Amino acid sequence: QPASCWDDILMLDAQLGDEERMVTSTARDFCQSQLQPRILTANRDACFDPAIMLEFGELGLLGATIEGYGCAGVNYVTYGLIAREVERVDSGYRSAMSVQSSLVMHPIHAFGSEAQKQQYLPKLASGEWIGCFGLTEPDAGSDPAAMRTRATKTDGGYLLTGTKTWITNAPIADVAIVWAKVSDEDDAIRGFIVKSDSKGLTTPEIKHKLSLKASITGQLIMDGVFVSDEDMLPDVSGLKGPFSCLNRARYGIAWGSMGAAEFCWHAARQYGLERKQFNRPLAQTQLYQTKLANMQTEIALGLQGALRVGRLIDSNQFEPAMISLIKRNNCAKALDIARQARDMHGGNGISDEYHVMRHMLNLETVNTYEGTYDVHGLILGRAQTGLQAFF
Ligand code: TGC
Ligand code: FAD
Repeated sequence: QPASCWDDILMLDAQLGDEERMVTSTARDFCQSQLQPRILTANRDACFDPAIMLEFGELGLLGATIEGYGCAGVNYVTYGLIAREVERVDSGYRSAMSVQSSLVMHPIHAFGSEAQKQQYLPKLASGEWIGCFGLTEPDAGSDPAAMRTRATKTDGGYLLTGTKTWITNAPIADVAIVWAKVSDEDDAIRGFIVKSDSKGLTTPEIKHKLSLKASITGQLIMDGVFVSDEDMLPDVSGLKGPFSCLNRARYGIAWGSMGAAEFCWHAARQYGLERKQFNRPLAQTQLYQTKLANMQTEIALGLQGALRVGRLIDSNQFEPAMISLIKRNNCAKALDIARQARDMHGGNGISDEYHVMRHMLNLETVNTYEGTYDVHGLILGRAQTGLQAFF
């Protein structure tokens, strides 16, 4: 018989509080009963069903760390555990949840006026409104300081002009948080809440993706889009605005990527137990077991790292470099595990019905967005040497 703790060898579950365990269980039940049955078709059709946002909202999974405004007010460990459960099904679904929570609701909550919080947060929390986050541009990806999108002061507000690309949920979003350089403030970067029906805004979809197909991705093309003074985020200026949102989202990705990796590990184990070659289960060969051991090791350590950083965020002791460490490591390890699991499924591994190749393809994106593997390496390198190596 397998050891009873094979899938939680460092006893992560025992390190959780009652509420953390309860929310995890609710999220897992929802994801397995409501999302898992939909993912095959959604991925085949490259389709994101916006009703999923309402379902997330009903369970309190959107903006879950925010107190008030219709949000659940849980801690960051719980937020991470939710991301793990959602991404166990699909990275695209976790993207939808984390963009809304960390990249749209967090900046409104952290940097918005009370009127903005009252106006936007409850509808975003319920999933009635969908949000997106526009930082990346065609010529400014890893280096957002090079952005060209500009906000020019006009009567009662600003006119925004520029293009944001690779924006999760842009074509279906009701509101976009757009980061732009303000001409009248020495090109300081400011955040703006842009409504989707604004004149001059178009949001074309980026089609034919081979990764994250169950998530909708697009552009925000702005040609003199008027945003009123009331819709500028008043309490932050500079890149620390978008970066402090990214801290939260990257932290969630560190947990989420481990959820996808766990799915692939468990699938490979089960496949190896059932599939016989050379008159024995594949799982009874040394090579297969070594691969399973490597997966178990990286996942157990990756989850412990994510839990540790979650506890540090919850006690307000975190540094951004810690988040780079776990985002970078866990995404790369998850991608490697998914590739191994694909291989361990043999020819069946390329069938979408086994799900591992979908996870593998998704994790290519997850390893790239919110700062690539190498960019997080450079952030860690700078943090330990004090030397800037980006340029
Ligand atoms: P740098 O000089 O390092 O910093 C500029 C200002 O920002 C502050 N800062 C931070 N603040 C809070 N948290 C952090 N993690 C911070 N990192 C930096 C910094 O203190 C400074 O503040 P101040 O007051 O002195 O002005 O800026 P840099 O231009 O040298 O940045 C370099 C680098 C590489 C670290 C940065 O540009 C970077 O992280 N690049 C990666 C870009 C990225 O992650 N883009 C993500 C786009 S959003 C996305 O992918 C969403 S996917 C959604 C989904 O579907 O899940
Ligand atoms: P580049 O910056 O051009 O990098 C290309 C390669 O060069 C990478 O390997 C990188 O590591 C490397 N590189 C870059 N700089 C250096 C350096 N100094 N030294 C060594 N190597 C370097 N953005 C948003 O704002 N909002 C979103 O919602 C969003 N959603 C996304 C959804 C998807 C599906 C995808 C694919 C992307 C999304 N992004 C989003 C954009 C994402 O954050 C960027 O793709 C990412 O930051 C990398 O930027 P880039 O694609 O321009 O690559």
